[in-house]
Amino acid sequence: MMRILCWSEVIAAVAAVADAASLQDVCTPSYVQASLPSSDSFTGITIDSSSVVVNAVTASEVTKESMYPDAVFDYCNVSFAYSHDGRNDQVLLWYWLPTPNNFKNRFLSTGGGGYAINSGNGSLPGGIIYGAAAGATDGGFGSFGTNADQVILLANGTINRDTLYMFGYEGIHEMTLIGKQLTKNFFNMSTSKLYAYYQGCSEGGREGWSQIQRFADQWDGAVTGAPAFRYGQQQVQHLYSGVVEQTLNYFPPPCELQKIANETIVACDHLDGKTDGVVARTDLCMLHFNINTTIGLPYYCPATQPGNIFPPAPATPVQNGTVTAQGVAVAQAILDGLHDSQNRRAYFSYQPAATFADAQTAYDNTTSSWGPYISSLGGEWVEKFLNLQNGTNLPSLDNVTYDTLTAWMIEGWQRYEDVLQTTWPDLTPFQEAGGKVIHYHGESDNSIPTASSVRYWESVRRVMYPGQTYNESAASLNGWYRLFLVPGAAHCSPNTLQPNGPFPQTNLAVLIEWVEHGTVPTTLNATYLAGENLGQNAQICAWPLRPIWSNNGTTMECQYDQASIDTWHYNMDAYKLPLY
Ligand SMILES: *[C@@H]1O[C@H](CO)[C@@H](O)[C@H](O)[C@H]1NC(C)=O
Ligand SMILES: *[C@@H]1O[C@H](CO)[C@@H](O)[C@H](O)[C@H]1NC(C)=O
Ligand SMILES: *[C@@H]1O[C@H](CO)[C@@H](O)[C@H](O)[C@H]1NC(C)=O
Ligand SMILES: *[C@@H]1O[C@H](CO)[C@@H](O)[C@H](O)[C@H]1NC(C)=O
Ligand SMILES: *[C@@H]1O[C@H](CO)[C@@H](O)[C@H](O)[C@H]1NC(C)=O
Ligand SMILES: *[C@@H]1O[C@H](CO)[C@@H](O)[C@H](O)[C@H]1NC(C)=O
Ligand SMILES: *[C@@H]1O[C@H](CO)[C@@H](O)[C@H](O)[C@H]1NC(C)=O
Ligand SMILES: *[C@@H]1O[C@H](CO)[C@@H](O)[C@H](O)[C@H]1NC(C)=O
Ligand SMILES: *[C@@H]1O[C@H](CO)[C@@H](O)[C@H](O)[C@H]1NC(C)=O
Ligand SMILES: *[C@@H]1O[C@H](CO)[C@@H](O)[C@H](O)[C@H]1NC(C)=O
Ligand SMILES: *[C@@H]1O[C@H](CO)[C@@H](O)[C@H](O)[C@H]1NC(C)=O
Ligand SMILES: *[C@@H]1O[C@H](CO)[C@@H](O)[C@H](O)[C@H]1NC(C)=O
Ligand SMILES: [Ca+2]
Repeated sequence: MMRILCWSEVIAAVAAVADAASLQDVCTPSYVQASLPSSDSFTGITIDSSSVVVNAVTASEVTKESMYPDAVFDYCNVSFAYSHDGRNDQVLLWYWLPTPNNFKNRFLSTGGGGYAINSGNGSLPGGIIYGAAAGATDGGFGSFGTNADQVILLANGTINRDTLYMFGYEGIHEMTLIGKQLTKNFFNMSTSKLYAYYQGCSEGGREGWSQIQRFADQWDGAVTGAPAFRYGQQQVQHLYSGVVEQTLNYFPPPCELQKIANETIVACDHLDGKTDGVVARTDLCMLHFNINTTIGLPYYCPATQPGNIFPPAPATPVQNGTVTAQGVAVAQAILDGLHDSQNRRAYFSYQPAATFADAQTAYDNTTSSWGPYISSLGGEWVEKFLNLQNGTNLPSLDNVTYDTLTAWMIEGWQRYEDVLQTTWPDLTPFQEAGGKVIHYHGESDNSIPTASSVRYWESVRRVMYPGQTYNESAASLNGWYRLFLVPGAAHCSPNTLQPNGPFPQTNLAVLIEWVEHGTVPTTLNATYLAGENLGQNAQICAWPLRPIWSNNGTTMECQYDQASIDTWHYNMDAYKLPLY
């Protein structure tokens, strides 16, 4: 039976029909110019409306991505520039806006990786797919392809503080403020709520935290993967493996360390109750596996060319040998993490079963021997950000000791504490504004120690819930900020060495369900993106619970295991100050 509509409903229905504009109707320079935030919206920022460039893109396709599912979509491709009053600069913004009939009142901020503040067109689809307008910034570095490290120095000895702070947190903040207002105007949202989200991994994970820690109600929720935070320590950590080799005066052929990592996977696989080539419990591996047992095992690797891989690696000849006691000593020292000369801990390391990516050595044809190779990930940081020299790496590690590394960690921490360190542990304003966080980290990450994420979650727990027991405070924190360690996963990606591990490809969908419908992700939805169970679903346990399988690997339980939890907690006694 038909109900008779009252007048206000008729008007609303007519308005809704009138609002159903096509992409071509609204994806024009004049419409976008009219949708820009008004000139008095943000003090200190002037948008250049003449810089607007717009085009409609149809049938754009994404496949085989780790951070979002396959999709085909249309969008309005918008870019324009703004400047900071009094600074005489230019910052480029890039937004993708969904077609009006696919828009779901959402905005997504995106970030970068390494020293990049954006991911090119790589992260924006993750918003469009879920009906969100999505934004990226160039940070004012010159172009969307220019990274912060390329422009961080004005001259040797002179840092560019505008670049530093734009990279640290200002750039993503301004892109978000402007993007949210543009989105509201573009879609004629007068009163309805615009849900704002973030998604990023690695440096993108740090960029997410840089905002959560400062801007309480900017986002309703954020997905932060393997964040590159505790920056002063994290960047120097990349040099630790090389200094171990120098200190022990043994430069292992890369194949030897690869063999040790492979054997660790083989030995620790079953400890999680499921023999699938995935080490889902690196904590049990740490407790029960002795890498000395790999001494004497034969290894072989074919020659390789210097490839376009990350991190960069030199060419290697054929390697054929057996694992040595010296090789194992290097691996063990790397796993133990940095201690100063008084044996006080300054940092932790990658989990067992991760590869030894920072421990790359270089083959010297003239002497037919292996020698030092300096990780540019760590070397560039010290050269550019600590020494303020315009180089891409340290020229040598001569005289660099464990104490030097510790001193560099302290120097970077102190100098950049307010901009790059990004471990402020009191998130009360964000929590009180109703914000939610999904934080994840590959348990076999070889670039940012998995323990780094655990340490931050534990710091927030301790700082925010001081009067509660461990279980009470963990439950309190899990009410709005949950951490998931992804079995077998590498740095912000699945792991070719543990292909049967799952990856959380639908994080933004899960976050949206949590924010908009109150569905708490008790476990994190994930998918097998390779291997024997390709395409099937998996669930990932929330910290501090750990996965354990029974019934020959068919039933997963998320268990509380004190001995395992304890392996993730470190006493950083090289420092007098708390290291969050
Ligand atoms: C917003 O409203 C204007 C004026 O009614 C209309 O021309 C435009 O198509 C609307 N935009 C969208 C995205 O519906
Ligand atoms: C989107 O806009 C940017 C900036 O104007 C441009 O470089 C890019 O080619 C456009 N993308 C497509 C798919 O048209
Ligand atoms: C991103 O840019 C690359 C290089 O221009 C292009 O091949 C790819 O199709 C683009 N992806 C999307 C989703 O636009
Ligand atoms: C630093 O070196 C790079 C590459 O050699 C060069 O492009 C850049 O202009 C230099 N910057 C300064 C401030 O000297
Ligand atoms: C390690 O395992 C991978 C994957 O199974 C294999 O490709 C590689 O050759 C192994 N490396 C060594 C040194 O055995
Ligand atoms: C491994 O071997 C070294 C050298 O023999 C020894 O010092 C060390 O204690 C051994 N580690 C374990 C866990 O057995
Ligand atoms: C040195 O060894 C590498 C790796 O085997 C090889 O690619 C390169 O051509 C060699 N260079 C010389 C000068 O022999
Ligand atoms: C590795 O070296 C051993 C001993 O010299 C030899 O028996 C074996 O065939 C070599 N393996 C390969 C793959 O070259
Ligand atoms: C700046 O420092 C780099 C690295 O030490 C050096 O190569 C370059 O020559 C220096 N530039 C000037 C202008 O001194
Ligand atoms: C390392 O220390 C030695 C001895 O003090 C000194 O001669 C040498 O110049 C130093 N090397 C570097 C690169 O500082
Ligand atoms: C969970 O992942 C499965 C694939 O493993 C996917 O089909 C489903 O849509 C995801 N759930 C959410 C909420 O995104
Ligand atoms: C246990 O699972 C493995 C791998 O799925 C299978 O090969 C094996 O037959 C199973 N064993 C039993 C006793 O069911
Ligand atoms: Ca396993």
